[in-house]
Amino acid sequence: MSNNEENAKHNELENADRRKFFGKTALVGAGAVAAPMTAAMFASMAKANAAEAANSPFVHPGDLDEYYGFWSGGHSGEVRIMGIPSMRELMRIPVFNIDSATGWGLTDESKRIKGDSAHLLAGDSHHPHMSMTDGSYNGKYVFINDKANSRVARIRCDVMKCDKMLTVPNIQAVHGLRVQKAPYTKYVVCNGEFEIPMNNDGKDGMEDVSTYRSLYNVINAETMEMAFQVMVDGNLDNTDADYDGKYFASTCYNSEMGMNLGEMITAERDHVVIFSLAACEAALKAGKYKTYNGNNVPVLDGRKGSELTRYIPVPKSPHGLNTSPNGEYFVANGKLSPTVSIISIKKLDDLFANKIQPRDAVVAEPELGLGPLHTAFDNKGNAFTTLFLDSQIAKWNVQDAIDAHNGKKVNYIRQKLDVHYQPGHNHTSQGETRDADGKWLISLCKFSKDRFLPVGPLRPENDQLIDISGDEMKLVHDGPTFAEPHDCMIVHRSKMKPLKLWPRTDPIFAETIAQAKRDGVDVYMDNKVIRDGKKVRVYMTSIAPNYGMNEFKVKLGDEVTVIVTNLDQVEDVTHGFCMTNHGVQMEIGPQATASITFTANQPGVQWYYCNWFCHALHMEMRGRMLVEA
Ligand code: CUK
Ligand code: CUA
Repeated sequence: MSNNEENAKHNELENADRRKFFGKTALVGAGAVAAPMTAAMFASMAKANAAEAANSPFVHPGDLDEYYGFWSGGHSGEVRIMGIPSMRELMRIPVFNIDSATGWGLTDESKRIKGDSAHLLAGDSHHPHMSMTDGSYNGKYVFINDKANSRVARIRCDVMKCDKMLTVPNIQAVHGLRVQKAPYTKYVVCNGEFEIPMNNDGKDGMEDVSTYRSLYNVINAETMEMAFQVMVDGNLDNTDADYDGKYFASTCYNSEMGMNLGEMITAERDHVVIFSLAACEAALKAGKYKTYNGNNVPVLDGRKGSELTRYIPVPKSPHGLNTSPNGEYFVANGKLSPTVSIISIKKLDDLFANKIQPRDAVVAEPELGLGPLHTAFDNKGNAFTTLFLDSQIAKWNVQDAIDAHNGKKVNYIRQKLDVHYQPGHNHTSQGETRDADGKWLISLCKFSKDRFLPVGPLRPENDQLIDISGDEMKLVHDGPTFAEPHDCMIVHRSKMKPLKLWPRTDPIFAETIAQAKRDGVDVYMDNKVIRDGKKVRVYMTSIAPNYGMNEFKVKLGDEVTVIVTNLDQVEDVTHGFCMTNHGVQMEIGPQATASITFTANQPGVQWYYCNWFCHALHMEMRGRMLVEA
């Protein structure tokens, strides 16, 4: 069986099991049905089911989606998990934002993870991408950039929480982000978009822009530390990797190094920068780098003429950069040009050996329509490109486009589908991996205009689901979303192994438990108040519907840390801790330990309560803190 057949089988079995269960509950209510089903009714139901079997977006109540979708939350700073094809929002993962439900950004654990940027309350997430092994998703991590504060974060897919965050030095605005696809995700790569003076110390004023540079950033995926950076000519926009672990490619929209819009779009051509990973690693090993801005991150010189890079001229201001799942092509999307540039990855060895000229690597430049931004792929050699200005998706055949470029009379455009409205990214099911399966396409539309009930001047965006399993693209679902899913990725559920309970040894709260040990506290047994000068640590357990401690006393002005351990072993029983009038809220998942620190600045009795529904007596799950004046 192929992977896909296996997956389909697996889903069938799982859904059959679940239906059996739901079937029984349905029987209980059957007596209440007034009119018996007619043969015609059965026939029409059977017909509907047969039609659905092809590629149905309808997921029956109680049935599970076939795919997980990871959506960036744009300037909301979060990442969302969607079920595909139902387009049901399954979860939100706060990352660069603050979240009062889970306490992300408020708890001690999340502040430790956010590290040097824990004081920042906002972010702008664009590009979620999952770690891979041999060009397939491995279900381990999702990486996401923060354009607003030049950060990259990692989400652990077993618990679906952010576990690492890095502020990238020497740059401003991390934009395009991808992972090394093969042999495995050793590196996460991302673009520094805004060019800045090197060094950026304010000494040279704003007049001279000759020292302005953009850097390509290579991050160790496991440690989430900087591996190295590569200085380039021009700025950088989007990026992707090949399937051989050899090359990365990035688009550049401001090769002029202009400082305003007029200056940025004067040149007829910008470029795609190709990075040779082997050449970069060799330069790093040989110590051929400099450091800037007083930090010790190695910066390699990949400007024009360097052995680390090649610059391929393409029509001006390209945007998206996408690798075809057969590993053969990088596609740079024209944005201001109605074309995309197809770069043959096979020819890159010759390009680096100076056997061919940069433009020789471009094997076609098909015209698709106005405002091509991003391209996705199926498993049949077709590509789907968003046309921002035309509000369409163009389906085109890659080989036909290359043949047409070579003079053959073929129409490479297969179809143009109206989407609503102004699409940015699009994404096919598993389309950025070897396992592209040609089933679903998502169009992330920047505007919804008239597609939903009006909700005031601020409207939602519109994420559209398109069935691409047949010859024709079919729009099957509109999904309103909040600001602003730039990008998404879709992974088959068979690749994912999320946990049901927290491991007691989880690294996310290991430091909290280590502190408890230093205090002589066993967080799974003890309910204790430890005083440490002006600092007070309050350890308590929780089992629905009780905290292990119903009252404790502190003194006015104390710095209080409340550490709660959830002893419930039951899946889906999460407790909360909220100290009223203190802005203190957090989630404590089953078997997890979580802590939050605040100043006891109000004398008197202060109630704390559980703010995650957990039990019929959830309202009663509360206790008192006395703050002595
Ligand atoms: S970017 Cu938003 S539409 Cu940040 Cu990938 Cu192209
Ligand atoms: Cu515990 Cu609600």
